[in-house]
Amino acid sequence: DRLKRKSVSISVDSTVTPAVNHKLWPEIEKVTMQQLHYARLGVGGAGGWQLFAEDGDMRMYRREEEADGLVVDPLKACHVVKGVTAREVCQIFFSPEYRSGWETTLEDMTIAETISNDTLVFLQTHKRIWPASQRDALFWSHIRSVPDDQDPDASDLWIVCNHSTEHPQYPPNSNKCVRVYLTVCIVCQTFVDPPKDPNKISRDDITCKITYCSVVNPGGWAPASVLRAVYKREYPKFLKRFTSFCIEQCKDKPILF
Ligand code: 6CM
Repeated sequence: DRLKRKSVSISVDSTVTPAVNHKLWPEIEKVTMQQLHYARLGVGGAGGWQLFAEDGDMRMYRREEEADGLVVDPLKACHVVKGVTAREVCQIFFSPEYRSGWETTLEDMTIAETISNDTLVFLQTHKRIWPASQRDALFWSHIRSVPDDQDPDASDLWIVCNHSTEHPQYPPNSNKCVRVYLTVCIVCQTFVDPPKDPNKISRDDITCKITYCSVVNPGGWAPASVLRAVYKREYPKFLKRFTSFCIEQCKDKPILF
């Protein structure tokens, strides 16, 4: 049984993922670790984060920023969800089979490349926002568990990082869509309260703390006021829908730590 458990943890251990042999690996490693660090920084102090949405335990912050006249407002959100683990939430965010169940802005999704079981390249087309052109996104997506160096006793810290990339088969602007450029991460940690023998833990004892960060460059003209209004409406909708989807998916399944 010990050996079996070991092999399960090896299959999700970044140091041995077959993705290390891919040409994108240095970038995947660097961006994922940067995003983890960035997600764990607070939203107080001189960061300039403004709270723009609040609902129960969910808080969403943004900073108004522009690049070449385009809105690129960074977004950071925190949420606390009961009854699910960090691994379950990250797995649902990463896995293509769940995406259409929670991603409300999605029109179509293709797996452009399977780098390994923890690293995929996605091509997605998103619903058009009037009066702008339709958008698509081509990005690698990587899931991993990471040791928590801020609290080595608390394990079970997971991240999914999505970052725009290029692919010769899917050049930008070839399908009437304008390509957006994104860096997104979701970082999750499980807490068990009260601390218990692992075999006796029920879903009522677990809480998942979620941090979601996103920066999207719209890639071409989109009116700033419309984009900001869409973000203000769509991001809270996404996080609420995504987290209730996770609870619904997991509730009758064995807990996956
Ligand atoms: O992070 C989110 N989703 C991930 C998986 O799909 C991934 C994708 C990010 C794409 C973000 C680009 C959105 C730009 C398209 C415009 C949206 C149009 C809305 C029109 C509705 C009528 O990281 C969640 C992303 C949530 C975005 C609100």
